[in-house]
Amino acid sequence: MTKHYSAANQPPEDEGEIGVATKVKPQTARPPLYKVLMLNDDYTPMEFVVHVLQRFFGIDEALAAKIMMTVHLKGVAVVGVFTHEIAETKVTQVMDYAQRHQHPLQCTLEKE
Ligand code: TYC
Repeated sequence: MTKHYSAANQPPEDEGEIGVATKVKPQTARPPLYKVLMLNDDYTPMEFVVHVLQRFFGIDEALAAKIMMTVHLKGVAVVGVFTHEIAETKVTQVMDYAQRHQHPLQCTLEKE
């Protein structure tokens, strides 16, 4: 006779039944994450970069100034980590804003 089990009537954990041992992995799916990178250039004013970091990434002025200086000195810095859609949106917002102000500031995303 076949045994039927409902949600309320679970099979016993181990009662000597024959079969392949399996373990159900609790699936807590995390989305892939993307770093948003700010790139250095020779022309964008430092104050503009600090303003962009505050405006689009919600970073306070002191930290924004530190990140800007890291980009200025090292060439690139991570400004945040987001899902793909949010990272793409941030990049687009920054690039549009820089272009509207005629600055060559570049921002990109990279899979973590
Ligand atoms: N290097 C620029 C300057 O000297 C400042 C700058 C910093 C530009 C960070 C872009 O992402 C950047 N005016």
